[in-house]
Amino acid sequence: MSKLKEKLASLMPEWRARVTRLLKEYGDVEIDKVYVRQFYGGMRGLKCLTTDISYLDPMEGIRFRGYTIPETLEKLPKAPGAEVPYVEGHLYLLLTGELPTEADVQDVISDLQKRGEVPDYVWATLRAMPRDTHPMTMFSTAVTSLQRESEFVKRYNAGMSKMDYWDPMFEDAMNLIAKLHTIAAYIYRMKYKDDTPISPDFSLDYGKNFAYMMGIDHPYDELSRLYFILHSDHESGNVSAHTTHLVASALSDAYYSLAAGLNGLAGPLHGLANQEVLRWSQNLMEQMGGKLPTKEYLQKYVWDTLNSGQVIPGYGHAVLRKTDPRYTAQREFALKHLPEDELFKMISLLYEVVPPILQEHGKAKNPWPNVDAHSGVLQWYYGIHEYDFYTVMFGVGRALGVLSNIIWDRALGQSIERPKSLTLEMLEERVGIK
Ligand code: HAX
Repeated sequence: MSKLKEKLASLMPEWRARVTRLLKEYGDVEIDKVYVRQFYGGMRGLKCLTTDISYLDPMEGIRFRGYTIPETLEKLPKAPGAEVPYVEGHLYLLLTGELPTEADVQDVISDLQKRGEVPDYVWATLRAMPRDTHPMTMFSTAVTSLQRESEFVKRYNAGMSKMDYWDPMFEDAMNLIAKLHTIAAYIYRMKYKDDTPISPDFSLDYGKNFAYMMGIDHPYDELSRLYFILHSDHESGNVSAHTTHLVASALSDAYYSLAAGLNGLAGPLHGLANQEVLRWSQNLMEQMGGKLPTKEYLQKYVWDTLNSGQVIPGYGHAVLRKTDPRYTAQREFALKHLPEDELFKMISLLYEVVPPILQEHGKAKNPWPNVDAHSGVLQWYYGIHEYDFYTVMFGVGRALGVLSNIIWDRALGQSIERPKSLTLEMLEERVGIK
């Protein structure tokens, strides 16, 4: 058994006892009311999910296991001379709630390396798809195709106690995480780099190996680590996390569950927003012949977008009410590595121009940028101009959080999801219209 799995097994009895006590002694305590607006408003703000992996405060932003983004980046172990921590250490933190030692990180690195070989049929599946298929479709299909490897299914069919569900869920999650960066890089190089995939180097850590397989030099390895860590989790109500949790609640395995979550991430109001930001920004750069627009021109462009009934991609959020600290972390990376880049200057100018316009426009509750407003420019700078691909990298990072969540879902015995629906007529009756 890996040390990480041993650690998880040692943590579970206490957590299980806490949940059992809470449900037994306080199961009927009311936490929140449900408002009519939430029935049609995407259940916004409804408190009916639980996770201990991360918590999103509207004003402060995400905390991973209690640590803010600056704290996470500062406290997690780093490779000698590196500026961004190991992705593997972040996974340890998400799963256990504890900061790993250097030895803990090395243990996770070698565990993932051993699980990293991708079966050939996955490549054959990807190659059978038309080459102009969206890379998110390819990514999610590759994950679904791997489902035949599921340990959970094998153990479930053999007869397994509920208490043990988390164990094969852990195996599936780790086996998947170990392969996702390789699959992502393969899709990229097959689709966009004249079909020249680069085999993984299993002596490298996750971020470095991804950069290697993408064929991009340092400091892209640092950016990859940052990108995967920042995108890993955003508590459990967002579409990708909730979908993964929902599908897993039917005891579907990690492959089915993650693929479903990725399909949700592929929506333009969620993870696909990062490609929309680049498409929208590049359109303007093209109009300007590659030059930075004036502030006035940019203001007009933003208003034109709003007046044509479209959203400003990368701005607004369902929970956040301030600049997303994931945006800030990426901005700091840009200020260090690409301060003179024209596109970065334009992203910075948008940060000045968009919030006051959204405030004046008066609809968006949060006029500030989210994570997706900044991720594309960094990828663009290091040569990834195929912005369709950005959400795939988001998916690699998001897998760390959502898979950690479904391991704990099984450990703590979370039930199959089944909220109750009412008809419009019933709602009208309840409020006294009928
Ligand atoms: N531009 C223009 N209008 C916006 C807006 C924006 N960036 N953000 C919100 N609004 C509008 C909404 O469309 C809504 O209009 P209607 O009343 O006509 O429906 C109104 O303002 C109120 O919306 P809200 O309550 O502030 O926001 P929601 O919780 O409904 O939606 C979204 C949150 C993130 C989907 C929204 O802000 C949006 O569409 N943003 C642009 C797309 C984007 O950046 N998505 C990525 C979000 C982060 C993420 O999940 N990454 O994966």
